[in-house]
Amino acid sequence: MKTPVTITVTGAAGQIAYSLLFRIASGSMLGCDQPVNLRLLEIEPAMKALNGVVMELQDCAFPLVNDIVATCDPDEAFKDANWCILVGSVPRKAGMERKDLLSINGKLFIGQGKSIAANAAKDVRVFVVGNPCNTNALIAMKNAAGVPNDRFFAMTRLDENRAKSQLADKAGVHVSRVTNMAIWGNHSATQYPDWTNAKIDGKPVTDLISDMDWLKGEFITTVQQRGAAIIAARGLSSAASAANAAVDTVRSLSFPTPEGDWHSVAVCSDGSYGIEAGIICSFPIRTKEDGSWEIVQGLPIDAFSREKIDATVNELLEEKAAVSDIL
Ligand code: NAX
Repeated sequence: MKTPVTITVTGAAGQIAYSLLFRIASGSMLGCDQPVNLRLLEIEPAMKALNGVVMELQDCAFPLVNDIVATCDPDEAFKDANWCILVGSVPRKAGMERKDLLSINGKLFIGQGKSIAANAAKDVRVFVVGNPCNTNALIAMKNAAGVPNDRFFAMTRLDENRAKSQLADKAGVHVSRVTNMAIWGNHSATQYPDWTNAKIDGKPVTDLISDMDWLKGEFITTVQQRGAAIIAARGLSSAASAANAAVDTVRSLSFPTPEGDWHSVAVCSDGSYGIEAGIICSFPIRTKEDGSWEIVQGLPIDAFSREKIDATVNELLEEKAAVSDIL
């Protein structure tokens, strides 16, 4: 029997967690032979609902769940955590400026960063889902003294999965035939889903999709606006697909990436592709045999891609400037 991995999930009574926790507990994320300790963090008013979630987890009798702690104390929740999946975040309300949202969530991620540094396991990895996820991850990273920068991630895998699905649909092929889909930049409406380096059956997407206007226009805006389209259709934001993307991300960071492919996740930029070092930016990433990761180097960036990447990176720089007082 393997040693259990301790996984902290914040926002554990929320709608993403309601899908995510059951996928983690079933073994979808770290494998069917990997026991887990679940540490569930919520704010005090949501503790009653969280206890209901715990009851449901118990009622699944998952063989891989070693133990469960539900708490509103971050220090207890992050104790010995190997993975911190930060889903909890204050949603944007009507009339709230982006700057207000950044500053409200900024305070939350300062506290969680400090608590992770003080309590988590030495090998902790921190993966932010709660929006604005790139900048929230930057704030947590800057406040988690002693935790190396390469342990911080923010989620753009949902965007990657959405992009693959759109390309597959347009080309009339199964989604599994689409690979090498990089999302660059911010998890926001400025993100760039890079079809120029994506492949279908190992070949350029333009071999199967000749509609360049669609690739340069509707494809990109559909992926960028997909979250809003889900809200318009469902009356609620994406939850099951977001949880699925979180599972995909942690799995992709935990196991070596298949030869020749990559996956998208926002990491601390090292200056690759001329993107300012130190911001949390989505890149094409490969996970190595030893469990470390690297930014895929040497991809051709044409003038079209450069403009799109610069636009989303500029937004990240603006977000960084808006929270500079707490970094
Ligand atoms: P919900 O509002 O259903 O759940 C959020 C939960 O977080 C609530 O239960 C709330 O009580 C809790 N919470 C708030 N502050 C907390 C704190 N300080 N500590 C612990 N828990 C806290 O939102 P949900 O639909 O689950 O979405 C969660 C976050 O994911 C949102 O910020 C959302 O914007 C973001 N998303 C990010 C995506 C991505 O691709 N990166 C896609 C999906 C989603 O939009």
